[in-house]
Amino acid sequence: MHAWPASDVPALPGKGRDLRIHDTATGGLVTVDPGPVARIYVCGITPYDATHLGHAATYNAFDLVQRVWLDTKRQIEYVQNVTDIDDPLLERAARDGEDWTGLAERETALFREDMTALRMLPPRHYIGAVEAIPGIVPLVERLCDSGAAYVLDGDVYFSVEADPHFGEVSGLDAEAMRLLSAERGGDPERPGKKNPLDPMLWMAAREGEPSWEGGSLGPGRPGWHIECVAIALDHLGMGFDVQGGGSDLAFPHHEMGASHAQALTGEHPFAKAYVHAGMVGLDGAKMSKSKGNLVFVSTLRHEGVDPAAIRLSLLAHHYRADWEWTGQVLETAVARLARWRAAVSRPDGPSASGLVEEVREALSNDLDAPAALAAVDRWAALQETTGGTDEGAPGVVSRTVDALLGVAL
Ligand code: 5CA
Ligand code: ZN
Repeated sequence: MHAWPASDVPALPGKGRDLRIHDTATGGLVTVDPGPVARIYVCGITPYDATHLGHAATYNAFDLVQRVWLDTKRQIEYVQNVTDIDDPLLERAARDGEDWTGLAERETALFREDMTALRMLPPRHYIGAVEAIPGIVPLVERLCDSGAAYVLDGDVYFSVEADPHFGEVSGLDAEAMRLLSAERGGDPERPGKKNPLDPMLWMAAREGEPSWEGGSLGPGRPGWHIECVAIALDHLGMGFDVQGGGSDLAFPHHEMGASHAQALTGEHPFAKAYVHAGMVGLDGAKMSKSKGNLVFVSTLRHEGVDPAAIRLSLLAHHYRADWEWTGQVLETAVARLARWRAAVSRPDGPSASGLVEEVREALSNDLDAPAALAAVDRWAALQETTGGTDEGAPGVVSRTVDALLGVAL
């Protein structure tokens, strides 16, 4: 699949700082010290509805990770998937009497437009589940051969007992796992499973549903977790730097993915850091396609909201916090954008030499975007009140905000 166009990232004077970020598996801050090439996998959308502010907030977090790395002069190998075959997609297509492929293509195209408008850096490899199937089948066959998987009425399940590290990503107890598994695509109640938590690797073809050739597995379609594992192993290999997604992916998705990969390779860990963004809510509940309480990026854009203001709305919240979208959040961002634009539109201003370091320091400290915004606010306030005579300053501020926060002033 093709991704979306990249916006330029200006080079800043000096060199950025190494990223310290919260890792769900260890429960603390880790210094991610990638080699010259940083490797990151970010779970992509299931394209049955448009990009909402929750998605945008999560992708914003991982965009910041990359901007910090770029500032340390590293190259980035960035992979993202599109879950373009899964139950929710088929259910939505059936509900609307639409072809599921058309729905997936349309919503993926809209997602690309939204990401472009928000100036999110594109992945180098943007891979759909359907196109990954030929790589998924041999992995599932290998898991069957090694005894890490078993067949139940034609469906293939992964045995969580096959991974000695199972449970280490989310750190949850068995009861919490069972509840979340039922809530998030698992089938803990299905009789005949070795462990209620065991996730499906390959679903045998169902009447009236699309299916693909599965070699010795028979025709069917892939489970959700193995999709991301196959794509990540293919393009990044084991031990990549960051696996990212919203906090609702910690269990079961990232837990199961780590287990699949461990069982396949005998190596540990799958990712060096598992990084999770908080949930954005609306009217007291998590924004979700299934609940339908959504504010779409594309709706705001079509109403004439500047994408830079949408991005500033996201940046005003720490990525790990759960927060609520409100009209006030957007109003504050619109006002901030106007203040910043006015402040950089003069030929000179207060010195900005400390600002670059302040923004670097804030972001390298677990992506503290609100602290970065506060630093720029202080410079803009100084510009408004006393002004300054440093001729290059507005340009430096503008390039810093562009390079590190993805906002074009
Ligand atoms: N296709 C899978 C990942 S492989 C998936 O979870 N797709 S999704 O469309 O449901 O979500 C895409 C990303 O947005 C995930 O990282 C998810 O955790 C995140 N996300 C979904 N809802 C919210 C929300 N309300 N707030 C923040 N992030 C969210
Ligand atoms: Zn995923």
